[in-house]
Amino acid sequence: QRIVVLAGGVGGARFLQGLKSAAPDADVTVIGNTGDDIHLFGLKICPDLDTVMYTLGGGINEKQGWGRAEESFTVKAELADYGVGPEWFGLGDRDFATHIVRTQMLGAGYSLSAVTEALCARWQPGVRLIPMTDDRVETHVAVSDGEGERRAIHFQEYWVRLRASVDAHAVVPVGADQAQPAPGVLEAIGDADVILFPPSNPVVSVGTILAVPGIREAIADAGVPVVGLSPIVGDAPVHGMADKVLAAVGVEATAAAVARHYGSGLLDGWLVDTVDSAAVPSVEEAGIRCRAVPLMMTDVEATAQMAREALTLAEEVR
Ligand code: GDP
Ligand code: FO1
Ligand code: CA
Repeated sequence: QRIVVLAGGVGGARFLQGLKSAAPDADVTVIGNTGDDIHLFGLKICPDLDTVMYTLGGGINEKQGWGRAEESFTVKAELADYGVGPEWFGLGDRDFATHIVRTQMLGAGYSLSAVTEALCARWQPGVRLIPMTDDRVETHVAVSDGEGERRAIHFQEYWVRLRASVDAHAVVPVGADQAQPAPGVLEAIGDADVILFPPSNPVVSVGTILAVPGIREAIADAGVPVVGLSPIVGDAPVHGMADKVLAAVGVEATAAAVARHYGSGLLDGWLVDTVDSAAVPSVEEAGIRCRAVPLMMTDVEATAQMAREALTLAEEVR
């Protein structure tokens, strides 16, 4: 079975762990979000690709969900002693090595998808991980500064430095409209037996991937079941501040509103958590088959069960 998954960082990566356990023989292609990417210290950092790679490759800081296990921060401290920041982004020594290899290969002319493949040769994530595009896309967030003036800041500054503590007026995947899907992306979608949206952020993870021209259309036209799992449980994100970026695109932070936001043109099936079972009829009225099942990724077995439910729903809508 060929499964395509559009993944962000922590939510996507944890779901993929469960999917691999539930369907060990499946051929899984992951289309990764690169809108969170940022250049710091002359290095190219791809947080969501790395989160998927480290999680599936056994190198992740499990508790935190991103970054390396057994990490140290000597380089960051030395940079700070030179007065070189930003101090708000926690890059560890082990993680730095990944960014150095990536930046060196990009400088030598390799594409991001080729570099990602090379990094994965070490980590053996057990899936094919492809960035959504080899072109530069950066999500920016429009906020009001102290004087009431609007300005755009990088998504990482909004998320990590500001902790989404101010309202977002708009979320813009800068460069997406000019970007092309990376080699293999449209082919994987066209060859898929099922397409899954894990419980990733609908705006800055899945939404950014869908903003690359051709990807949304390829999914809608694939003619195979497309099933998503809600990242919103009990009218709030399970982790993080997804409600802030949903508000920026005019979507309520509810499992049903996120399903309607994707729409029946894209989604055939949607899983909500059992606490949101009252939302099932309204999702079905929107033309999307819906089931309420436990959606908390507390451990790999619970997550594997979520993946099984998603694959079962896919068979029901096929
Ligand atoms: P990020 O790039 O690290 O922010 O990760 P993703 O975009 O892949 O996923 C983030 C989303 O995962 C958040 O909106 C969370 O609400 C959601 N999430 C995290 N843990 C769980 C969980 O156990 N269950 C569900 N249903 N969603 C979760
Ligand atoms: N998230 C944080 O909240 N604080 C950090 O200092 C931080 C550093 C970091 C370094 C490398 C990396 O791959 C991810 C990192 N993240 C950090 C997570 C990540 O930037 C964001 O949580 C996601 O991009 C949000 O979707
Ligand atoms: Ca992310």
